[in-house]
Amino acid sequence: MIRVITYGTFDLFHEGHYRLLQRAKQLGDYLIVGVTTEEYDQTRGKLNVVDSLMTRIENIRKTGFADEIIIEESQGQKFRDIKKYQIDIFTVGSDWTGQFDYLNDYCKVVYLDRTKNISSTMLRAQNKRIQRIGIIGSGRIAERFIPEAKLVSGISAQGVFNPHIESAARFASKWEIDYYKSIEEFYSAVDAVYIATPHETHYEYIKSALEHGKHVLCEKPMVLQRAQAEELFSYAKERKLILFEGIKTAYCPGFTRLLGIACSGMIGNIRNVEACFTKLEKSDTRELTDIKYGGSFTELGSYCMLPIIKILGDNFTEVRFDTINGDNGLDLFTKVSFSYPNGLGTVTCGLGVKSEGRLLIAGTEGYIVAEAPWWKTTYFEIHYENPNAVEKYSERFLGDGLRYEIGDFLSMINGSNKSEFKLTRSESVIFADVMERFLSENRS
Ligand code: C2G
Repeated sequence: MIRVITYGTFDLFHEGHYRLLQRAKQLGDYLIVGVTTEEYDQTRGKLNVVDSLMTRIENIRKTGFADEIIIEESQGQKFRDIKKYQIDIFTVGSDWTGQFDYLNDYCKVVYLDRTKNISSTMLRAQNKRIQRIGIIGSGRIAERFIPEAKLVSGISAQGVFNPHIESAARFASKWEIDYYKSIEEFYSAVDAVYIATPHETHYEYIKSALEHGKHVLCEKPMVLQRAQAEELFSYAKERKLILFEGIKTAYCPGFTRLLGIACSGMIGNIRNVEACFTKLEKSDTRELTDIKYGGSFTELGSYCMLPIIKILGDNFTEVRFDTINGDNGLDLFTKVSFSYPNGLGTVTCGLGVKSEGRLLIAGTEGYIVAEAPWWKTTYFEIHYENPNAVEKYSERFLGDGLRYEIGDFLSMINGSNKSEFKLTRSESVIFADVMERFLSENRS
């Protein structure tokens, strides 16, 4: 008798899960299915799980494929289960290929092809709230999206579009998703899009996605002109669609907590916010060769403006740009100074100069400091006049952190406005406004 085991969350049970269990059962004679608990999903960073453990177990039971259903509660349990249940084959979908090879010492490991298409007919029939997300662009940023999206329940990465079809095809085959020859075909297969293309193409893609009735999550900087941001937000609102600027820092739990503390009055009235982010890039990258839209500020400025605008607001009276430009005119290092009636904000960013990445928020009674990588905040401190009175805060930040913004995007689509405060439309409009002023000064 061949004994097979598989594990999963099996939330919002769909045909991908069904087909996986069906083929798992065919691998042997006796199938054990491990279902993750809510607590385990939280520790492994799976977000937005909707169905209760009981519902998820019931859905698996109903398929008739499982001979036994067990609960998966912790990391390391798989190895113990394999011994305990005398397992011959461990199987899981091919989206996990390679990640369970360590179990090969104890049993055979089989990765079954993941189901590429979650069909709309099935979703409608089951009244499911799974958003099929399509990616526009297949470069470095898009690469990071799929493994993170996998950890947000209720999103299924469906396909990719890139006018360079070979690039889309390569990406699609790597991530086992579809690619499309035309954008119309792409739009008809998805419910929402993630835009990860060069900055200057965002506006047209966002507009066309909204015209096709799709929700949009767009990489930062969303657009480079104030009027474009205003137009797109009002168009999205009119069409009752979500348009979301993807500045991942805004959605990560540590940063949200830091802002909450900063705004609570614990350090008095805030008078100065300094945010520095530098990242050395090779001279042949898009960031340092795109003469019109490359450079440090367009690349990193969104992260640094975020805490300044969120804390000090949009009523700055003056904004000044100081740059060190390379031979091709692109800014290798930029400082942006915001003056407020009662405060100052300073952005420092660089692609060609390395500095200490730090976020410092100074108030009338103390200051908050978060060291690099503060844009993925996991730790920060509050200091007061008394040097011994330091308060320390730690917060979870899992993986690349994109999952938090994807999770919030999904919640907004599903009608929960809980996360809207994390990055408001008017804040995104201000970022576009400052980018526009910068480009008109720096590139003329
Ligand atoms: N699956 C699939 N096709 C899809 C979606 C999922 O074949 N379109 C497979 C997954 O590869 C997995 C199973 O269905 O084998 C359950 O998927 P999830 O509920 O997303 O669970 P997962 O997070 O993959 O957990 O310990 C848990 C395991 O590591 C897997």
